[in-house]
Amino acid sequence: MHAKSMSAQLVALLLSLSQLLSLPAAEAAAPKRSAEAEAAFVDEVHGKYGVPKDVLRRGLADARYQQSIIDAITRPAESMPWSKYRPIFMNDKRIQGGRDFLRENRELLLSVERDTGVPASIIVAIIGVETNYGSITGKYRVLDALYTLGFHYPKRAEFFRSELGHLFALANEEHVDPNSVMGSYAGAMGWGQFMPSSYRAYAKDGDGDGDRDLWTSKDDIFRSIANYFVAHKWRAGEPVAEPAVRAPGAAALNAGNKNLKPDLDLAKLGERGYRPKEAMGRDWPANLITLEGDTGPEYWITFHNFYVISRYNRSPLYSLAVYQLAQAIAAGDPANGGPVAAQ
Ligand SMILES: [Ca+2]
Repeated sequence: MHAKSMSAQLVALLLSLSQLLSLPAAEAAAPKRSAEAEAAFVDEVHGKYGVPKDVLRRGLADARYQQSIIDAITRPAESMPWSKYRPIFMNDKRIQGGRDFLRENRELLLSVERDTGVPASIIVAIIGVETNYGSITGKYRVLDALYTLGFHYPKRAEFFRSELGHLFALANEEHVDPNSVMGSYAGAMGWGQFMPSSYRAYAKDGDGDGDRDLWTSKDDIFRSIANYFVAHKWRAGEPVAEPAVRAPGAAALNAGNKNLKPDLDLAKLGERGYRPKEAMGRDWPANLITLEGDTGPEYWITFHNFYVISRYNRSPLYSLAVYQLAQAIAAGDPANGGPVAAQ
């Protein structure tokens, strides 16, 4: 979630391949460690979470800088135009994979949907976008990823250093070994790619065995993803996003898609020249995003639940890809009427 995702991992894979061609130079670039910054980190994490200082010092000493992590985060897939981003996920293989996944896990997914109100199709789409249905959960040590970004990527150091603190706290609390746990280049873990802070806050022990296992327990994985949506106030039965029509001469709205909150509503959008392609029967709080489609700008009216998806990953491209994949998965479900579509 957040800074990771399957597409990001594809980019990371390409980068690591290119790195094979220039390995010595790339690896020679490891920057100096700052004893001062590391000591401050140890004090802070010990104070916040009670992790013993010697454990923290050993953990940091074991962390390795990886240039490929810096390279990967500076080229995220979310900077692509929608016309290039969409087909990474909205293709026959990914859609069929989601339908198969739904069929194979139907009973469990439907029980989670019944308990939480989060559609099975949304849970499957998240897993499909994040890790291609659990098949690519990351090839970096989470410790290395969070150390590299927390101490050697000033732009987002504060965030990743905080996540590194959460990783040590998590290791202190449950069966997650920071020396071996693997994840994305941004330190996201498991089928749903939870960052350590999200793992601590939202992961669920769905099968009741006493562990929150986001790698091998489907019960834990599905319930944890659903719980993330519940915690961010998913509203069962409400719309997510609808294609919009722009009236000739209507002024641009929400430049850069900076605001995904539904601060307007359908009536206000209508006054400004944007309406849903298909009438919705009632008003809803809404906003508008504009994407670069295959044949020009694409307008989408987005609702509260779109904002909730964007809490998983702030990108509007990500959020719309998850929604469209969920719809495609649900539409192909032989028992449709069974798992509800995403609205
Ligand atoms: Ca469990």
